Amino acid sequence: MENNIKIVFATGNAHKLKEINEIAQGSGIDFVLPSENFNPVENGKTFEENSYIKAKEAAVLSNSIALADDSGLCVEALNGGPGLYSARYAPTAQERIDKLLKNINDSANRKAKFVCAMTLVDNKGQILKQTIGECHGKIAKKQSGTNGFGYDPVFIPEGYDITIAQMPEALKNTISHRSIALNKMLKFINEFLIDRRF
Ligand code: ITT
Repeated sequence: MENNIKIVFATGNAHKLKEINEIAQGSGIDFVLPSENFNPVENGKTFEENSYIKAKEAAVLSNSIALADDSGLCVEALNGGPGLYSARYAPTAQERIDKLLKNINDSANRKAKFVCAMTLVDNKGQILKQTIGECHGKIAKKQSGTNGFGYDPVFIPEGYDITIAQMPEALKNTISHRSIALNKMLKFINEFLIDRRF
């Protein structure tokens, strides 16, 4: 909305931005993409480090506060993989799903979790807050559904018998790793930053 505070969301992934804005609806904040020359080198060793690298680059480019999300799917039978490398596991989204199902094969242990680390930085790239969200579940035997993005067609969250890609996106946004991390972040932004009228 017009009077909403605008915060740069440091991503090149349009699905993430859409989810973030849906989760943040009613918070008084609109998240907007960074400038076109945003091209961070994600060489951190943790989700937290990579989210910091992205947030800092966007903040310095735009000379404004910025938020970033680094996320991934950690599968127990794959020793926590693809984890940090979820986006780079194979060239396309479909090939990444195919590779995951092939590698997990008929393993009895299908436990997995989505993890999302968020970092909010000021215009100089100093960390204001980091949050984390996890969504636990299991890997389906085959892919189903077309909603969401990434590994959603093969991830069945705890308490459900359908994949995230079979759920309405509004439901995903109440249980996802991203919504847990973002809701903690919105609480921080409201309590500290809006009070200080940054
Ligand atoms: P940015 O770095 O530009 O934000 P990205 O897609 O490269 O976009 P990440 O490096 O954080 O993002 O990688 C996250 C990958 O993990 C993402 O591409 C998906 O493959 C997977 N992933 C993360 N969140 C997901 C979700 O909610 N549903 C399905 N897959 C997800």
